[in-house]
Amino acid sequence: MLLLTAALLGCADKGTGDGVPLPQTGDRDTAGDTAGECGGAAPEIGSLNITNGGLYDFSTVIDCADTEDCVYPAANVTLNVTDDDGDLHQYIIDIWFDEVVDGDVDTSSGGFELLGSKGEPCEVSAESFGNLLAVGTGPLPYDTEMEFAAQITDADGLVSNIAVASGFTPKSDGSDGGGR
Ligand SMILES: [Ca+2]
Ligand SMILES: [Ca+2]
Repeated sequence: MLLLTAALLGCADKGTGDGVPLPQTGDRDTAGDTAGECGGAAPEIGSLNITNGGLYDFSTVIDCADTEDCVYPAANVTLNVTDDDGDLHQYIIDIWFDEVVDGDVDTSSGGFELLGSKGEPCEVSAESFGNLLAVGTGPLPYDTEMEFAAQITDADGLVSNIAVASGFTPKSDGSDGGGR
């Protein structure tokens, strides 16, 4: 089992389960019985960016009982998303990755799954979602060019396109990887 370590950035009103892997279930309608209340449009990822998230304290995400601290470098995977019906107020983000930059990432298994919420129902139609993934503990190595794929599911359970982008993970001291 992969150690999944991730945190959501910039969410003023976090939902329960932020950064915690969720069981893969069939029902991804996070709004429950309010299907289609905002209009029924699917979200769309306009761009995906991989940047250096710097050193980050993952103590709210990782079980650090046996370690001195939980500060690790982070890769920041940012999705810029639009959704015509505004129901990104509840969402699930899936992120997969590999180490071969060829424009293709296996999205059939593994990866990170993050649940969150923001804004008012039906009023979140354009949003940037930053996701900090721990580097050096778990599956992501230091200073390595990685390819990421991401998909977002809206409150109604509708899924976006899958966006793919690559970038270097940071070094162990949190500085930029890739010899920059
Ligand atoms: Ca929608
Ligand atoms: Ca690949």
